[in-house]
Amino acid sequence: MSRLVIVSNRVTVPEKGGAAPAGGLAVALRAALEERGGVWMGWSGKSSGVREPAPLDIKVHGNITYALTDLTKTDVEEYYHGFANRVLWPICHYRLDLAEYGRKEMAGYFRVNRFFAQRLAPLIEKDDIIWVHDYHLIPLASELRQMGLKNKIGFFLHIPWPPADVLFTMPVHEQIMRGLSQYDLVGFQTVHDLDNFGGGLVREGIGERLDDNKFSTYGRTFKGGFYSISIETKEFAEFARKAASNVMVRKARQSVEGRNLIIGVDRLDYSKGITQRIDAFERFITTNPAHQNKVTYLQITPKSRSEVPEYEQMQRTVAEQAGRVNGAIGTVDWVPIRYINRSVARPVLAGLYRLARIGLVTPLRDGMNLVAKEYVAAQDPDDPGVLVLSRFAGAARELTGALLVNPYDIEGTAHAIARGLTMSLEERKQRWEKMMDHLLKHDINRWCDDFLQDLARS
Ligand code: GDG
Repeated sequence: MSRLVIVSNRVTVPEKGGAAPAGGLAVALRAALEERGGVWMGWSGKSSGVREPAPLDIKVHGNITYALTDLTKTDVEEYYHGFANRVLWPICHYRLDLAEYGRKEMAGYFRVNRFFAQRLAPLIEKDDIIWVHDYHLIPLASELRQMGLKNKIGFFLHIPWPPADVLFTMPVHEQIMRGLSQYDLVGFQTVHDLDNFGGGLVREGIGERLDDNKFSTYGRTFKGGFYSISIETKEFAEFARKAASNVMVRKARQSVEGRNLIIGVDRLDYSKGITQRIDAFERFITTNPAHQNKVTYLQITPKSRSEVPEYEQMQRTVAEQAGRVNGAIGTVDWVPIRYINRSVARPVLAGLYRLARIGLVTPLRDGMNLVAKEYVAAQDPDDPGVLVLSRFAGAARELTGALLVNPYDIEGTAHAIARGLTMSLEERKQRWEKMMDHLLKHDINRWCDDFLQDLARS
């Protein structure tokens, strides 16, 4: 079997007692690589004033060899905070209003991709399969090809791919499309994203869509596909079962005794629809007074990308909003919203999912959303909770037993919360079993195998 070399922007080496990563890509890739082994190359998270020609920092951990590189402060500013998170992220989440184009940042993005290629190339052996992840590294294959690499190179996008009308507002869209054409396989989360990609290509006259999801453009033919990322379903279910006896989870259970728990878990990000969700919860309480004092909504929201102004602003907005709602609808013996603005340990998270009668997952736009899948896997089969899920999450295409909502429709989401809390055990079981069956068949290993098989065949 060929050696697998994974490349992603940020790589965190697991440390004993260290905080678990609160990000879907890190969680999923670690699970996939632990199973099959390989090399994982990326940014260490460290930055310095000047570029030091230090060798890659190599760390071996179980089956995985980590190869880490530092970046300069300017690199991080331009490539990561600048172009990746202030242009590509908002554009791919349909937020044209938040995209900030700057020539310096765009140049930094392409420069750092070249730097990644220069660092990666010496590691690569003839038969290695290279698998590049996410929007930070779209031009990487093109740089590697220019250096003469002939290996199979695949790309997987973890976030949505927007339609042409949105994508083509970005000044360098042509280079981005050209960058994708240099891969052998380009994978998206859903068929919808793949169609947006193909549709844009054809509509703008950049290329052709051939049979079997092949695309021909910029003098190359490559394959596209959709591969819905998932979780270690069986292991996570077992993990959650055991987590029920975790001390923190037991304390949480005691503290919500006699009340239903609703849980929301998201990185602090405007794409996750947290403010709309709090509005929906408030609406649910004010329109369903019988539930007053009978329900607790726990929102766990670790900080992310605080260096980007929109995220810093959002941190204040959510904290103020949760405080305002608690002030407006809380009582002397009831705090309706518990808002935690930091990461919680993974076993605690799993136990809390299992404790919650409703998993409230309402992003405005999401590539997939692993929280939705973790919530389902964590449920007690004899008394499962209800997943309330945004129709704009990639996961909505698979988790058809959820109560699907439009997160912009506050009343609709409030109504779904009420429906979830009063749903019969029989209906809850029926809905949950359908989703769990699906997740057991479509777990993280299936995702990884499907992608790598298609890449090998491409
Ligand atoms: C991107 C795409 C796609 C969250 N809070 C804590 C915590 N987490 C973990 C969750 C989950 C992960 O982080 C979040 O994954 P999501 O998929 O929900 O979202 P993104 O971070 O936006 O991920 C997304 C994903 O990539 C994979 O392709 O699904 O669409 O946006 O695993 O459990 N973990 C711990 N404490 C927390 O407080 N331990």
